[in-house]
Amino acid sequence: MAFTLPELPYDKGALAPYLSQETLEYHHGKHHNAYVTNLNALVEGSEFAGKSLEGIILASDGGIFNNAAQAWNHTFYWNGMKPGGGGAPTGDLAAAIDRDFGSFDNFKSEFTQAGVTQFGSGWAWLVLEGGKLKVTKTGNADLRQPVQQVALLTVDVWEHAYYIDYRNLRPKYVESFLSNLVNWEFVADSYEASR
Ligand code: MN3
Repeated sequence: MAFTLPELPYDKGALAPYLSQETLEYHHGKHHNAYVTNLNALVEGSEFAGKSLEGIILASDGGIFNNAAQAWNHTFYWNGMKPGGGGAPTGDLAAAIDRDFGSFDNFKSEFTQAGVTQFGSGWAWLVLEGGKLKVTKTGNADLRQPVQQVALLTVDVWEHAYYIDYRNLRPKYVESFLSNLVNWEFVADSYEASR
């Protein structure tokens, strides 16, 4: 069965002014949609036809991997944001961030640093590895590299994610993502499910 573009979990204008409706129209409606469309075309008639998205990511390389991973990464990115998001996590997740980063502020600077220093296109991540929270970054389509890492949060730092709203100011975009957009309930649910 062909993959379909998942609906956004909010209206396209709901993340404004931090991410504009125009950004979501292009990023979800054009970029994310193209990964799904390309993946369907590449998988049709191949050994990957009928496989799950996760199954394809783990077993493929080249164009099929790139499009499958980007389809997965974008859905995960959308789910990690919400209107009125940002602020700070609570409960067990907040305690784990304090334990593994020293403080929430330290986590924020480490995550921002990862997003800002990813050269070219890619992603910054909060992951859980061996019971410990870590910040990491990946290039292009790559996701949590070793499969032992469970993704909890990601920010897309490809230029198409922020150029309409922030032009070349990637640090401002990542700061805005953390301060105004992160859906910490989603992150906490992923954390609880993977402990
Ligand atoms: Mn993108």
